[in-house]
Amino acid sequence: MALFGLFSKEKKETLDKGLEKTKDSFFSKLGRAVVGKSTVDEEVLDEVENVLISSDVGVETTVKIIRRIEERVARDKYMGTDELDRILREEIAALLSDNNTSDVPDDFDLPPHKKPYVIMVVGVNGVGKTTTIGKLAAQFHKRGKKVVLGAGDTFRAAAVDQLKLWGDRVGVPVISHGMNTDPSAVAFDAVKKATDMNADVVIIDTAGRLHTKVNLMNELTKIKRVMQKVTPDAPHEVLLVLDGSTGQNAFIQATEFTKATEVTALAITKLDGTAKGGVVIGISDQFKIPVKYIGVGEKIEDLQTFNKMEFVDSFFKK
Ligand SMILES: Nc1nc2c(ncn2[C@@H]2O[C@H](COP(=O)(O)OP(=O)(O)OP(=O)(O)O)[C@@H](O)[C@H]2O)c(=O)[nH]1
Ligand SMILES: [Mg+2]
Repeated sequence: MALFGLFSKEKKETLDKGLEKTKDSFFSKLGRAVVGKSTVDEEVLDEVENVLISSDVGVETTVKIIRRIEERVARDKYMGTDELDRILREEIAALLSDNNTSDVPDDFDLPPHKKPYVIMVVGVNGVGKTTTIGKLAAQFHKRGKKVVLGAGDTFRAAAVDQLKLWGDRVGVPVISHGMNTDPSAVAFDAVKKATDMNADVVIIDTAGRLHTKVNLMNELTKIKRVMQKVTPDAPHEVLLVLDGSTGQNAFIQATEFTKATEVTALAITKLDGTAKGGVVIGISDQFKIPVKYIGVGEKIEDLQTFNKMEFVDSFFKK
């Protein structure tokens, strides 16, 4: 369809632009790594390894990529450094497609037969949860879906207002009980309201910071339990938001959260304005949980569904 063809062109341009800093940094390091060298040898591979690690791809994924290239060099005997970009691109693409988590829809589609589809958004403070919820609401709303938001971050003064602002902007209702109220009661009411309204999707915001990490995890468990009183299989999606600009910290948070609570999808935000976009490659290689969304800017349309091959394409497009 022409309409979606157009959208996907815009999507590519936004992605290309959002990854600019990452790409500039990566390719200038890579260029320095091979300067004066015509063959991909041990020494060049050591340099490439450093480039990948310093680009936040993560040690585990870097080792896998280097191993793949070594195998190729052993097979092909000679490999010129002018082929390095292409080889890296092919091996990273192959590596990511090996991790079979690709059940991410191309567009902001909602799965059928789950109505309202309940999304609970979790993550530490400041990573972009509320913003991501606003952007998601806008995308669903734009596609004619009925959306309800739940202001479940009752811990921080401005959190409820921030979500309400998004609700107004997008034109969707926000269920809120104000600050310092019980977040699970908010979640219950939001899911109830969505059910009564015959809404398509309800998105629940949660606090990123409580007095302790244990408190936070207990609270998330309680919110889930309480919303299950309305919809037994809720939440259908627990979306963990990670701040891509924190690089290795995003890995650590993903590890900690997935250990402590059930997470079904990941969103990696703030990829614009950082050189650490390589983190997406590492996270989508190392976690069995799919990266579903990426944030590449502050505007409403700067949240995208994540497509591994599109990402690799954009990453290697100069
Ligand atoms: N550049 C850029 N900024 C982003 C993106 N996503 C979120 N932000 C910004 O990150 C900041 C924090 O976002 P919030 O949505 O408030 O984060 P939060 O996780 O809800 O934070 P708490 O409610 O404090 O836990 C805001 O200034 C957002 O505009 C992104 O993809 N790109
Ligand atoms: Mg918030």
